[in-house]
Amino acid sequence: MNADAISWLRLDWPSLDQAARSAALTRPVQTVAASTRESVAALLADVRANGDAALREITARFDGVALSGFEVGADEFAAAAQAVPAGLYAAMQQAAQRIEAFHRAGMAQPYAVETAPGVVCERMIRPIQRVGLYVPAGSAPLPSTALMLGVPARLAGCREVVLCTPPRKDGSADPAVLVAARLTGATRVFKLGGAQAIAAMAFGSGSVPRCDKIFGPGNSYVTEAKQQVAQSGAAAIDMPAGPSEVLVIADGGADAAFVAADLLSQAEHGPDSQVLLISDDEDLLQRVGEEIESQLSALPRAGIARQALAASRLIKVERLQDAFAISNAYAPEHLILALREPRAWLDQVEAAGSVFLGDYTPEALGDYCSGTNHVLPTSGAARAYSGVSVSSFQNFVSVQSASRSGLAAIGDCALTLARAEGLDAHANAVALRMRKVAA
Ligand code: HSO
Ligand code: ZN
Repeated sequence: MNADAISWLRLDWPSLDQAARSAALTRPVQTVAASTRESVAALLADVRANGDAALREITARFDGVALSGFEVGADEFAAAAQAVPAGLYAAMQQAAQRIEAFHRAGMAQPYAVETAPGVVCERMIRPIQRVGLYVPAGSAPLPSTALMLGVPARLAGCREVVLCTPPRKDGSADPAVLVAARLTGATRVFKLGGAQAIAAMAFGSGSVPRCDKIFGPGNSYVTEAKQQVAQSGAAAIDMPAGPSEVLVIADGGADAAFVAADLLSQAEHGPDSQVLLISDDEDLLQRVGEEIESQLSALPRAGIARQALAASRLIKVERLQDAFAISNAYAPEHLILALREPRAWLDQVEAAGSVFLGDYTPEALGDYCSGTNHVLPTSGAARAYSGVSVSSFQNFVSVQSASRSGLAAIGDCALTLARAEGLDAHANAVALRMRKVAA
């Protein structure tokens, strides 16, 4: 092994005690530094009080560019359409179509049930009126994220879809992000990044309209800003987001080069990404380790990937069954089953953002164009949260209607419960009507 060989942890699961096991599954960044929390709070307060003026000052300070206005206009959209190569445009179009096909099929339907004779309960679906999408462009602009958020927003029928993405040093936005935004029909696009973009969408800023719900991934400042605006009640958010993760469960028949490539594809996202490999086959773990070393040297983002790999683990288990117990406890954002009979194991999966079956389904397909969403719960949130879908952009409103006979049929039930709770006004609201119906 060479001098900068990866210092990652090889773990033999059966020989670990409880404490060592839970340490092995601890994410690298679990807590937000107090300094991050405070600087985000100050920034939010500034944008809330001073609107666009604050945004101009903060953008000059953090993005190093003096913008008088933030909204992308017709000229910049036209230039972006020219700048994006035809092949990339076609790929984005195809991806958008598959994302639409998958998300459309999963759309919830309104329904009605007669719960008693003369009592009908319904659920209707309404789009969230104004939504804000954040598309990061930190170390790499992510037009695919614009598709993943914009397509379901359009399917939901949101009236206004605001998209924010950081400006580049020359004051323009990434052309591919703009083209992706246009493809999805986003209504207004602003060149704003970081916590200030979240603030603008949560509070409104003069030029940026206030949004009801804010979506999308971002760095620790963006994530903290989303959490703070959600806590204060200014705007709802899609989910608590954190660094990317993948967990691969592989058997002895897996292709070590494929597995290594999948692990590296998540590791290159950021130094705080985490990748885990679990196998019942010692030889496979060994070969994947070697493959990673050899593939890594050819990657432009090797530095980032190497940092991520330092917090990553190769875990040897006795039986594949044990790998699923570990995975369910960890609740990974992405779970790859590099197994001979992947579908037969699917029942074992209890918590994961998105699952990839077999040797020919790399996570990268889901990241871009299989049709599933890539905005997924991280940091173990998959235990209780789901990835973005059309429902994320909708409100579900219940409706009920009782006829006179319906009221008569269930009135006593309500009266009994109201009296048990000591709420006489509730009881009266029912009793008054029951008397009238009886008369
Ligand atoms: N794997 C990322 C999504 C993404 N990958 C965007 C490439 N572009 C989510 O964890
Ligand atoms: Zn990715």
